[in-house]
Amino acid sequence: MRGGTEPMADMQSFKDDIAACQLTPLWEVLHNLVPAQPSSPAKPHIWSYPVARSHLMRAGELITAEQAERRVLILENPGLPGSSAITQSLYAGLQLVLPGEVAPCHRHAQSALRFVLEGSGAHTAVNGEKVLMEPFDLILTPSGLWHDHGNETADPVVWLDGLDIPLIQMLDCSYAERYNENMFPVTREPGDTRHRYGRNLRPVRRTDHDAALKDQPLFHYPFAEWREALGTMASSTAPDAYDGHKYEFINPLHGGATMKTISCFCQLIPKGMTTLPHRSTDGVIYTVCEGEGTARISHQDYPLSPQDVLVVPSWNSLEIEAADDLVLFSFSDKTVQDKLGVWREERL
Ligand code: GTQ
Repeated sequence: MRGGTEPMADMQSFKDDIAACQLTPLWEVLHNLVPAQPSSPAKPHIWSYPVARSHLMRAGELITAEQAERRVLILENPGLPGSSAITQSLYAGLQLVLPGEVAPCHRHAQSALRFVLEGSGAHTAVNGEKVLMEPFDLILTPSGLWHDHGNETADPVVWLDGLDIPLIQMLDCSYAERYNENMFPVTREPGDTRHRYGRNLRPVRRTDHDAALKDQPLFHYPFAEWREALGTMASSTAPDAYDGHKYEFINPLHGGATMKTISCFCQLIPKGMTTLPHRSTDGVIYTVCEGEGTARISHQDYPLSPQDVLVVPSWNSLEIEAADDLVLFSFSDKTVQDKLGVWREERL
């Protein structure tokens, strides 16, 4: 009772009483629930590719891709133990497919990207169309599309997986199904959808096959193409002080983000440049394609080398120093935040 003789004791017995009725006082948690600014428990972290790769190859001796369904080492954020998450909304992992192996066909609510780190000529098949993988190609397997992976080459293939697993988990809307065979029947030539949708042209009439892809007809963004586009931009335009030269990968049907939940970017920071510090509300996962440099995240330095994976959680300031022409790929939940009208950036 307010103003009573023993207000502290009254408050404690009040809390005990309401706890028994599944009620809790907002005033004790309000500022944690509605913080003045993002305060992610996720921490910045870098995974050295040679170190992670050696553990992945050991996994390759212990379990087959088929036994595992997906042979992946999860990149778990040190601030989110036990969550299998790299940021609060996204998951990342390193997947290995050895020569002759198949990672069997399935589909699920989760959207996925593959960013190839090593190996040439292995494939992901999306609804019956094989995408042949080259290093630093971006390949999408959007929500609900059948996909299997295979490697008919003589060398291992390793890629970075990025999925919206934590977001789908939070929404409690997951489903997953196995196809009744390991491989979905191949019905299209490799490159079919890229040839029809990857040229800034949109077919006026959609085939049944295209309709089965829902509104995600393009799922291969070859390194050879996006690297050339970055080079052309760098030779004709001054770099942005915060980003260097940067493109977003787009869905050709509407020019928006690659997938409904994941935005993807590529970037070239010219040799000798240090970008100005900025921070944004989307936690971002980066990998290095070319060059060496240093990322300064909230005033701490992380050396960057090819194929390393770096996570910059929400609202951590980021500056990048390029020792060479530094080419980066990155992805985040920016498109989700844009749709909700909550994405913000601060240029420091
Ligand atoms: O390749 O479909 O890293 O379903 C995690 C879940 C990869 C995949 C992952 C998956 C996949």
